[in-house]
Amino acid sequence: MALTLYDNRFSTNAAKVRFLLAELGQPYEAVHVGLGPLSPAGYSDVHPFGTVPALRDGDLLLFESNTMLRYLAMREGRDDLCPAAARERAVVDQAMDALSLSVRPALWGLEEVTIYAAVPPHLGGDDGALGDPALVASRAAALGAVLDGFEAFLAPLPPFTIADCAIAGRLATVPRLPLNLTRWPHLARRLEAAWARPAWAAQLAAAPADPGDIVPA
Ligand SMILES: N[C@@H](CCC(=O)N[C@@H](CS)C(=O)NCC(=O)O)C(=O)O
Repeated sequence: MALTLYDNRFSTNAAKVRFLLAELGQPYEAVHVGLGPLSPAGYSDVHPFGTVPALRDGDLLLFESNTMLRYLAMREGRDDLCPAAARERAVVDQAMDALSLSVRPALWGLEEVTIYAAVPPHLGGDDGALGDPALVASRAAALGAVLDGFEAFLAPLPPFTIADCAIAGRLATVPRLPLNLTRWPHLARRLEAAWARPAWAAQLAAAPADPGDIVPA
């Protein structure tokens, strides 16, 4: 059955799903959706929060990127990517949960005062903070403290799973941020390995064209 991904090339949450779709060699239709106030009229009929991504598989609609990763891997019977055994699965889920619940807020805190600082507040940015070095330093320190802890979540992970799709996708902005990854060896190794995979380049190429959106997230 055909899959549809409601997608935006600036969306790091969509990149997580594109990465896995490319790993699986799974064909799908990509539908570009503007972010936030740029989303098209009627998109709330697809996604109850109006955010990106959403995934349609026949009459099944999914709204959370981590759920999409689990679903797509399980749909293809890929226990190597989404382990069936409870203990192995727990470490994968734990890393994905920590990424969304702890890393993402701290990461956004730094993104919004650096790479997205020129985006106006009504579109999700914080242009008032542009160029405030003390704020950037404190947000970088806050993210650094979270990443110090995140290392322990990464240590027990298998070589490549859906957790890596999530981590590589959501942290795709890291090379543009004032962070030195050498402080987090597990994270640096995983990101380097994930971003070197052919499926990572394939997902970048598969991102839908952007007819003028300016809001990354
Ligand atoms: N928990 C959701 C978060 C989705 C999300 O926040 N998406 C961003 C793009 S990465 C978005 O649509 N932002 C626009 C908005 O919040 O209106 C997921 O993981 O799928």
